[in-house]
Amino acid sequence: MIAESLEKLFNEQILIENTASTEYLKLAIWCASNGFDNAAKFFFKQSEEERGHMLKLVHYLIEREGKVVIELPKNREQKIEGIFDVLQAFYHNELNVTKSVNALVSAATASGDYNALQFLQWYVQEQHEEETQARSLIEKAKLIGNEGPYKYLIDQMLADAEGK
Ligand code: OFO
Repeated sequence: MIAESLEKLFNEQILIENTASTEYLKLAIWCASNGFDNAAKFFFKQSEEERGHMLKLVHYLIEREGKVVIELPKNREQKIEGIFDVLQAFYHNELNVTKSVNALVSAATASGDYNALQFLQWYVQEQHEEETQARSLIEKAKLIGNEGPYKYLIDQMLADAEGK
């Protein structure tokens, strides 16, 4: 059975992943409404992946006889005025997720819950990959710049990223 203090943090992480899923859905809708079809596809997929991350935590908590609490995603104010804002929002969201995953890992370590620690390694690795991807998309978008056919090129860049 999972400790109450960890159960609370797992539920917070469930909310964070649920919020990320909603945030990426909003980014996907913005992209789809502004002619970035490939970027939209990328963020629709990201949104589904985040839901998967949430469900993975939900199932784990049930297996550990924890109580799952589902709260509505936090509605953060995000001003999206262009594709660069979309990429920044993606990166900042992933940084936040990493912060909470790290806090969860620290708490699992402190309570000597090696089962939870092992389970959480997947999230540590996932955050490494997601942060790296988001940062690299921003760097590439900077190289493309915001003149000429940049919208097409950035959308193409996200088509390549989506295929990965
Ligand atoms: Fe689940 O937040 Fe990144 O991947």
